[in-house]
Amino acid sequence: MNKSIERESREFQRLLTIDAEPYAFECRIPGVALLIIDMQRDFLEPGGFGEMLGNDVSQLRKTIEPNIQLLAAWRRAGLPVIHTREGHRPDLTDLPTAKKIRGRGKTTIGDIGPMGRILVRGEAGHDIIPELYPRPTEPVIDKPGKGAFFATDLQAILQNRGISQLVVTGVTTEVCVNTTVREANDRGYECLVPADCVGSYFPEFQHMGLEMIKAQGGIFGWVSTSSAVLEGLASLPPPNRHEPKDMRTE
Ligand code: C5J
Repeated sequence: MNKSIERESREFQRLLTIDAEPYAFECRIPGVALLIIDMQRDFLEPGGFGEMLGNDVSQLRKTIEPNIQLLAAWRRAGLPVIHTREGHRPDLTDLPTAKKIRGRGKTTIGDIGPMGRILVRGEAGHDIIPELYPRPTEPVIDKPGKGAFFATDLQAILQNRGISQLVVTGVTTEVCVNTTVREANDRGYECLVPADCVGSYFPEFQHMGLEMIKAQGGIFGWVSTSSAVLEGLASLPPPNRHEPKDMRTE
């Protein structure tokens, strides 16, 4: 058990039981953060890079409304929210050649796409969709890889805030969400994934991506729904201002 988990599990103020598979998730308030993965315009919006590649963005857009509801409830509860974006420096010095040429497409990362340079920080398509836009007090992790821990300061932020559990949402289920949950699990974090808040362009990957997380007694996490998490949050007594001052979201 890492130091922050040890400290946090001694100090949690309230235990929230959330209905989940393979068994209930015991949420230790306030040591739990909502981690929203890559809800970026290029992945989700019609006319973006994802659609340009022939993907059906409606599969991802289904997750927007449940994420709006969850984010609003999470903010009301005063619990920490962290967002991620997949992308690269404008000079592409953090883009491995293997990633640049993967897929053998005519247009790849760093080239001009329908919403600016593809997956480049500062470009319109790289930004988070307006419906889930981060508040200035919510950390945004810019990640060059699929996992949110690789080459980022996410681990430091979580440790400094005494966070040992994550509710992970976003896109895509089988790529960045799965990679992040696996990375988190290996670092000792407990992860809950609300199924309707994560999305894949491919229904079969959505299904199997979730199955893999909860298989074998929850081999690297728990799977639930946004309504189960909302139900849990609703049982918190008001006022629920749990988070440290510098992560407040009002
Ligand atoms: C992908 C992601 N699929 N956010 N990124 O390249 O899952």
